[in-house]
Amino acid sequence: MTDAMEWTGMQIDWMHGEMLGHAVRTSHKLLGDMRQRFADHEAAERMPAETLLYRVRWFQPENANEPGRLNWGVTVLEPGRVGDEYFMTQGHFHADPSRAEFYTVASGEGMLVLMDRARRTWAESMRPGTLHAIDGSHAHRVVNTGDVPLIFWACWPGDAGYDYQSIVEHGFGARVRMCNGIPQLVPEVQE
Ligand code: S6P
Ligand code: ZN
Repeated sequence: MTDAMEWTGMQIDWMHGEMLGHAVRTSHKLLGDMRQRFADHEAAERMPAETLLYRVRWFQPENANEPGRLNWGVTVLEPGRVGDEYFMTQGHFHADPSRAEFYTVASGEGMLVLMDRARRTWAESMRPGTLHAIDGSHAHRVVNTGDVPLIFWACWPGDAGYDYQSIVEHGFGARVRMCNGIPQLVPEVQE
């Protein structure tokens, strides 16, 4: 190997959702962090707070919020349900609606739930090899409808920013629930 070909400091393992390198960051989301996001609060309270929902590893370059920079990450979303609702990510809008994102699936199966600012909500099926081009103005949440971890990779602009608060306050317009043993996107009842 010549000097020009030396390892740049990061390495990924697609199928295990692993990223190695000194610049890689990690976060974990436990059920106790987001019980209120699930429809069945009582079912959520009965489950241990330390139940792991998902783990994210990502690489964020220096000066990530300068226009033109890209982040790269992976999420490992565990299988399971809270009542009839499958384990899911929090979901968010990008603070800057001009900033799009790609997701692609390495293993597992699930649904990508998308919502516009008018609360119209729809879903795309996720399975190994599917590529999802997420419009910067659409909220996005991933749901694991399978029996094994759902591992998906993501690339998004470093200056996209996050709007989690809209989801905390209003949720998505539909939830993915098990109905007669099958995952279904079920519209929320309007109050
Ligand atoms: C970031 C990208 C993903 C999510 C991750 C966890 O733009 O969409 O890396 O951060 O899948 O989801 P959430 O909704 O908890 O950030
Ligand atoms: Zn995003």
